[in-house]
Amino acid sequence: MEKDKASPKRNDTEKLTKQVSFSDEIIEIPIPVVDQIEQSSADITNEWKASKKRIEPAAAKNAEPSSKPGEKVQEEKEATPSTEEKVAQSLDSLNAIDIMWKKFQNDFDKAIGGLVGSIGKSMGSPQLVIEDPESVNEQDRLEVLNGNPTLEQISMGLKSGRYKNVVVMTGAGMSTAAGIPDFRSPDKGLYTTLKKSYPELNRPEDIFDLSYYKETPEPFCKLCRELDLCGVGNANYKPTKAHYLSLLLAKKKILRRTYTQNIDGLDLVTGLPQELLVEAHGGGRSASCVECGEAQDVEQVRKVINEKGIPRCAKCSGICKPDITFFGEELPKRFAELKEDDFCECDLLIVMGTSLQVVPFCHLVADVGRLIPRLVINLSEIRDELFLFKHEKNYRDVFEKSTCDAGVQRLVDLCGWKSSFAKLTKSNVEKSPRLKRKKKTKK
Ligand code: CNA
Repeated sequence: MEKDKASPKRNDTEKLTKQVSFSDEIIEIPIPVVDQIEQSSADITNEWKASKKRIEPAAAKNAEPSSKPGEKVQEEKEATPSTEEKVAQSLDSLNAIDIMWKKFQNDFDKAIGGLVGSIGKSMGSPQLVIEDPESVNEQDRLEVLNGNPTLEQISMGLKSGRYKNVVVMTGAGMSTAAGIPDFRSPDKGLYTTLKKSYPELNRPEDIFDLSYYKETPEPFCKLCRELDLCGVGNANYKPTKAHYLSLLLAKKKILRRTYTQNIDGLDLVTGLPQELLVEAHGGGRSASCVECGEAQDVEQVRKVINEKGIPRCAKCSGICKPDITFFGEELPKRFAELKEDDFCECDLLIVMGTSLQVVPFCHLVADVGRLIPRLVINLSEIRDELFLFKHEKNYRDVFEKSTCDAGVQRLVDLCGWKSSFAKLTKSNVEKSPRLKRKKKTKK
């Protein structure tokens, strides 16, 4: 498949929400315009560097490396670009400047709009560039999923080896079948139940709010205990069938990366190699002091929490917590470091069990190329503006309205991977390090 040249398109809105982390809606947190502008200029500098890099290797490519020292002068002469090449390079540079300037204007507009957005929070304004399928050439559109965006078409691509860089994005709906509640499901979601079980919270989100935690750590510590969020693995819950899709794709060497918003540690319990996972909202495998930042012994923190205590820093006595990203905290560096390349290279995007309400995570779906198919498996419908499901010219988005487990099973069956998948899920049951450790201590 020809790579989409016009994209991936960077989603400028992401910058507006950089500081939003384990959170609900971005617009709940007002971000000063000045931050936006600073961020924009930093991005422009990066974009400038990147475009320079894009131009430089192209010029360097023309210079064949010489094996003989005497040929150095000759080689340099050959490497000197011709007039046409110089003109082409200048045009490239002008193009890059033009793109950057437009990007700056866009960012600036959005920075201003960000404030308006925060005021108009209840309107839930999406701040996304709405995709227009007609801006993609019809022939190109047809080639994406043969003009028939269905699970069958995606499975045919998987089966035939067409996709080699699959990116998976997941959310709390992945783990509800394991017994861990999500946030927004109407009856069982934490946003509903937290009100009852933690009456001391002013609002459910407080439980993941850093400043609230510093004052009142007990509710989070209790939740941490109940869901076993601190420490390696998860002793109380097992991965669901859907969690194993990433492992299956990894075994087939076509998983580029899985990006999860989840903090329950279940992805790695499947045996998925750590380097293939990005925990976008952090996780409980490490812990640190919220005051001085000192890394802590996570098992010690877990022990204290399980004994109903409040973990304290060995160095400064400040309060500690697992490295789950709270409101008011930056997302893990790994997220920023990997997402650019991963979403550029992605040739199939699979999104599962998420309402895609949390920014910047949800905007990643717009970071894959325009000719890249996107499959969403979710129980409830997802924000229309993120996908083309309801567009008459939808050529690339497939919505499988089902549980993650059922959707994954259907996909795997269509691919003809039923037995290898079954083996994987069976043989990996109880692979959790914590489960093993628990067994050992019982003996
Ligand atoms: P969310 O906003 O609660 O959305 C969950 C989505 O999953 C909803 O659209 C549901 O309809 C859907 N859903 C629920 N059960 C299933 C199922 N069995 N199969 C398919 N779909 C289902 O949660 P998001 O993940 O979108 O929001 C991101 C937040 C939630 C992140 O910050 C997470 O860290 C946070 N969270 C994580 C966990 C966890 O780690 N397991 C639990 C609760 C919340």
